[in-house]
Amino acid sequence: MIKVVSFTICPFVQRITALLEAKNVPYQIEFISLKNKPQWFLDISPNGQVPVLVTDNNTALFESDAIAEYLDDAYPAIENDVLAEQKALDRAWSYQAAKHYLVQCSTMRSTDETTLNEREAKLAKAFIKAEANVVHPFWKGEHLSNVDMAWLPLLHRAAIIEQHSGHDFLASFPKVKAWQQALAKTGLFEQSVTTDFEEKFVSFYLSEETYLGRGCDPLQQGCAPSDSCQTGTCC
Ligand SMILES: N[C@@H](CCC(=O)N[C@@H](CS)C(=O)NCC(=O)O)C(=O)O
Repeated sequence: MIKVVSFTICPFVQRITALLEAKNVPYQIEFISLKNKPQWFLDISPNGQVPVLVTDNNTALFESDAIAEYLDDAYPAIENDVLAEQKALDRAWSYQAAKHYLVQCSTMRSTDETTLNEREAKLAKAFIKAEANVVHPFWKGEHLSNVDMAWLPLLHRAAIIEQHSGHDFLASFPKVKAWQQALAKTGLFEQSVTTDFEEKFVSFYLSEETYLGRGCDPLQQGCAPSDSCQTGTCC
């Protein structure tokens, strides 16, 4: 059986597990510590990063874009008969999402309002493009596609941040918001993560160290940031 080497709150991993769930491909998952990477992982992972997907032939694949494309080649696609041009467009839109995963991580880890605003402006560039291109209810309309799976980590995380802090990264993007809600209804947010994901995610991104974690929504008045913690660690 396929094995995914994972770190619980990694968005690159979630894109892959969402794809596997959407395709109904069975897989095992093995979690590692990124602070103390085991030697067996370093031996099979050229970039030292998760996700790594170990195939049925025991080949270790790395880089989430390559893994997603492998899953399309090796297993039935989420959508049938996608023409080459459309496939290239779908990949390009998926890359747009993945390019913003770490931007979202650092935005959520912002320790003060100015930093949050600066980073959120970079994150918004992704949502501006999505707002202009998303169909309804999913990226291309009625049916899920690979592009939905690539954007799912960004949209799931935005939903959790809104639920726990009141701060909505999608407040200015009504079409993306509707897309987020449609994706939430599929169940793939929860199916692509572990049962303790939300707890771990919230304790990392909405801790006392982060501006949003201290209950500081910049849209509200009178919320002074503490300068006690200046770490900017990302997943
Ligand atoms: N380009 C890689 C990025 C993966 C990545 O950044 N993974 C993070 C966790 S979210 C990681 O493994 N970080 C540990 C490290 O870089 O040492 C991919 O798409 O798979």
